[in-house]
Amino acid sequence: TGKVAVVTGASSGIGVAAARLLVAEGVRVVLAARRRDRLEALARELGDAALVVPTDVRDPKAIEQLFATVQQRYGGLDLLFNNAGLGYNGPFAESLPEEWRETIEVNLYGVLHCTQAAIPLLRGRPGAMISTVSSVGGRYGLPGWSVYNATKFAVVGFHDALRKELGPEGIRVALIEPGAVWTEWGFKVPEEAMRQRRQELDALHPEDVAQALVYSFAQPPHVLVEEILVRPVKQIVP
Ligand code: NJP
Repeated sequence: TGKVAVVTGASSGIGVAAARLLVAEGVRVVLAARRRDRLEALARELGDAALVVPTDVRDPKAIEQLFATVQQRYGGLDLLFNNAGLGYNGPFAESLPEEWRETIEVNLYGVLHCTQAAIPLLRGRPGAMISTVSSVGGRYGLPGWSVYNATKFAVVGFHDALRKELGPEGIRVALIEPGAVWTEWGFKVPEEAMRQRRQELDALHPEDVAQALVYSFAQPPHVLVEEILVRPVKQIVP
């Protein structure tokens, strides 16, 4: 297609799957996350269609640099996939303010900074889209994930207002809300417990979520698939 996408959190999980599927659709992808070695390994696999820009989404200067590079290299942007995110598990009563801060900085401020920096590059590009990964935890409370919940609920409210601001100029603003996915996500849960839970639920694979992104992005420019909640069929709650 010759289109250009920025994928945040492209070093793992859903971001890796999204980059692969986008490239298979002919999209050029800019891979952003902190772990350069992972990004470079993925770029080697994807070839000329991929560009690595190591980025910490907690750092507004790094984000500025990321989008300046995109502008310089490609002259614009068609898709921002706000996917970088994390969550710490445990009772709120025992949680640490440093964990709250990191969660809010990545899941909320990271989305705000990336989105604001992307808007000028998206303007005037037919079918331009901002797609942000929220969660079933952006709709329902998950005990043990309260601060994560707070950030994903915030993303939902931000999305709804932004869609109304940017829709009239033809920029599509969309949300993807996954349930349990087999990825590295979920700090402080013992690995074995996470594995068991995902096994019980027959959790989604990262590609299952990435398909939702590719589907919504592939629609004609006048079509906004605003929200996709995709969960493992056995995950009946939340
Ligand atoms: O998780 P994981 P997912 N700056 O841990 C990046 C949501 N979700 O693919 O910087 C830049 O494999 C990190 O990169 P690095 C979830 O909330 C998931 O599942 O190199 N990037 C890595 O690439 C999130 O929004 C589930 O460490 C930063 C990526 O984020 C999205 O899905 C359920 C960063 C995380 O990859 C993708 O997460 C659900 C920073 N400061 C929602 N910090 C699920 N897996 O069950 C982290 O409802 N990253």
